[in-house]
Amino acid sequence: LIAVAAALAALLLIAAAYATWRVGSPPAALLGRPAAASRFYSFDLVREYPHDPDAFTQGLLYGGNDTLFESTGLYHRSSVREVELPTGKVLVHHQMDGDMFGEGLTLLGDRLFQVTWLKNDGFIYDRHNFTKRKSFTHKMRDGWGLATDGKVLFGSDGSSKLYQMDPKSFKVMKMVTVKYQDNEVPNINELEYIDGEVWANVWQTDCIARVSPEDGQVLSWIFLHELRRNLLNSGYTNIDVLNGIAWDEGNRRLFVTGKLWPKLYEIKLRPVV
Ligand code: DDQ
Ligand code: CA
Repeated sequence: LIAVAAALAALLLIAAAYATWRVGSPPAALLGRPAAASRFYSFDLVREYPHDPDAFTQGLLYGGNDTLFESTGLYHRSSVREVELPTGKVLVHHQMDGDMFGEGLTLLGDRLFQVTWLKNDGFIYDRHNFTKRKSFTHKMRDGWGLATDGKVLFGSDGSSKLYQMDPKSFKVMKMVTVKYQDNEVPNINELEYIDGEVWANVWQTDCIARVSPEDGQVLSWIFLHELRRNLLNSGYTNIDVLNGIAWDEGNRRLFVTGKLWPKLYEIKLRPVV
């Protein structure tokens, strides 16, 4: 009996070691790059804030001093806003023309850049005075997400492409295909530049892809299903998809929300694998 038990224990050990090796070994596509700390993240909730449940959030970013800039969509309801983080109060509201569907928004210097759905038209606003406004055209299919590293504009158009554009000429400087291992990831939506990576909401999923802007590889995934499920469970049945990532670099705070979500969340990532 002891011999049988010992043999079984040895077998189990070998199986466990094999399983660890299998799970632990990176796929070929990820070899040769500095490994991300984890490949899958869940989150811990730090704080929740009120968010305008009528805001069809399409672009979100931190503006300093506990304010956010937000772009909202839907025809006749699209806007650019400055929002007070603690209260969700809309401090400044610019209503867009009824035929414009607001999308990605980013801040470069004192200028907010915004793109629009199904059009190549975008707008540049003075962050202190939204009525000071210019328009531009870009070369993406249409406008979904925008972000910046302070030099280039990162843009998405709902395909698997991640564009880098010159903020003056809107020339496409670089374009990569977002891929997880060998699979293209379509529906790349709202963007945020964080510590050298481009984080992207994948439309109609509760997932954020952390993308290398160098080659488009998805370095890791963030799963936020719990946020939307909790809202639904609390009776907020009119909510749309997760969308909106904002990063307060100075205080390393991460904010997420969704379209027509009554709440905005500060979260901290927690590795699950
Ligand atoms: N996008 O944000 C994923 C780029 C577009 C979302 C569009 C949602 C459809 C709303 C209904 C439009 C009515 C014509
Ligand atoms: Ca953003």
